[in-house]
Amino acid sequence: MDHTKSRQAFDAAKKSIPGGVNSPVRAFRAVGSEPVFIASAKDQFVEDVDGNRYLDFICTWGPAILGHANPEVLDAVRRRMEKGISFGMPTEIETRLAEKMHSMLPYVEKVRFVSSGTEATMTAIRLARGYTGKEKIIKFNGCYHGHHDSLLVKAGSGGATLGVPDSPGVTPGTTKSTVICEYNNADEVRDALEGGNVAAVIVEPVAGNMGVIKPGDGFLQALRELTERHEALLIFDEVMTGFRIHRQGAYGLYGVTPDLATFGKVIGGGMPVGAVGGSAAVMDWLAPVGPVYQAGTLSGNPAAMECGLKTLEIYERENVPDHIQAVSGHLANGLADICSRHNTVSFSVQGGMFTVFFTGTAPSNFPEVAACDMERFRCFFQYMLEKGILLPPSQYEANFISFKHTKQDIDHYLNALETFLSAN
Ligand code: KE4
Repeated sequence: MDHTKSRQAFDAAKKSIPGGVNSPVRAFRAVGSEPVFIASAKDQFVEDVDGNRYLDFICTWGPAILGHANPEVLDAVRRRMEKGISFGMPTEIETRLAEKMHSMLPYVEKVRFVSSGTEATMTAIRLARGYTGKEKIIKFNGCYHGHHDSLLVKAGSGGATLGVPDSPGVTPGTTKSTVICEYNNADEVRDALEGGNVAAVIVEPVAGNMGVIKPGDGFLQALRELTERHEALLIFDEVMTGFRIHRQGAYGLYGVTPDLATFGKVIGGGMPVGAVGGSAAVMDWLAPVGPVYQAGTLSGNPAAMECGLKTLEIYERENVPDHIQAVSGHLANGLADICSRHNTVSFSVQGGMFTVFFTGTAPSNFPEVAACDMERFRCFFQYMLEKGILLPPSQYEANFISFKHTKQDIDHYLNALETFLSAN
C-alpha cells in the first residue's frame, strides 16, 4: 500500500503537535511504524489520505457502535448545530439524554455530563471521596480510567500496594492514596479495604485496556459485597463497556449494581461526551446541590448531546446489541477454531469487543498480558494493515465491532489471521 501522503501528513503534524498526534496510541509507536492519517469513514470502513480503505476494528476506540457516519445521526447533529453550537446555559437536549440513559439503566437515577471519560472518572473519584469522607481509592493493575493524576499510577512491587506515579508530572502526593490490586484478585481487595479509609473501588467490569479480560466468576460480586461491608463505593468504569458488552453494560451482563458508573464513547456517538451516573442520594452531592465541586464549559454541549441521543435511539430501535452479539458469536467460534490449531495464540471476546493475544493461554490479569509476544503482535498488525484491516495498534487495546460489521467481514479477518499464523 502507498502511504506517501500519510507520511507527509505525519511530518507536518510533528512540527506543531507533540509526536504528531493528540493521543499517544495513535502514533503507532507500539507497532513500530508511522501512523496512517484518516480522510473519511463510512459504516465499518475508514479511508486514509492515500486512498487506502480499511475494515476498521478501532471504531474510534468504541464510540462508532453504529458504524461511521450514520446518516440519521449526521442529520440530527447538523440540524441541531444550525440552532447554535454552544450556549453555556442549560438546554432540554441534556435532560433528554439523561432521561434516555435512566430509561436504559434504572440504577442511573441522575447523570452529570462532562466532555471525556477522563473527566467522568475524575469526577466519580472526587464524588466518592466527598460522599464517604474517606481518602483511598482502589484500582486495578492494567485498568485505565483516563489520564488524571490520581488514577495515572502503576502497581508498586507485589500485590495490594500503594500506587507509584506512572508518569513524570504526577507527584507522589497525588498517588499516595491510590492502592493497586491485581485484577481478578478479590483477596487483595479485601486486604486493602481492611486497612480502612477507602472511599471507593473503581474497576473496568470487563477490562479493555490490557486487551479484553473478563472478570473471573464471582469477582464483581465479591467487589460488591466487600465494598458494602466496608462502606466504600463501587464504581464501574463503563466508558468502554457501557452499551457495548450488553444493552445494560456490566450491570445487565453480571447483575451487579454499582454505586456509581462512568460512561463515555457510545453515549457521545463520536462527539466529546463523558458522564457519571448513579443514585440521586450520591449524585446530589455534586455542586450546585451538594458541596463536591465539578464544572465544564462544554459539559452537556447540545450538539454532542444530540449525537449521543440519536445514537442511543438508533441503538435501541435497530436492536444493535443483538446484531453485534450475533457477529461476535461468529467471531468467537472462528477464533476458537483457529486457536485450537495454533497453540501460540488465545483470545477473549465480550459483546462488541475482543482481543487476540499472542500467548497460548488467555490472560486473566496484566502481568500475563505483559508476557505476550509483542514482536509477533507487531508483525501481525503490519500484516493486517497491508491487507486493508485496521487493528488497534497495541496488544493492550481492544478491538471493536460495530452494527455495520458483517459475518463476511469477520470471515475476512479470520482468514487473514489464519494465513498470518500459518506463515509466521
Ligand atoms: P477519554 O478521556 O479518553 O475519553 O476516556 C478515558 C477512559 C476511561 N475509562 C476507560 C475504561 C477507557 O477505556 C478510557 C479511554 N480508552 C482509550 C482506549 N484504550 C482511549 C483511546 C486513547 O487514549 O486515545
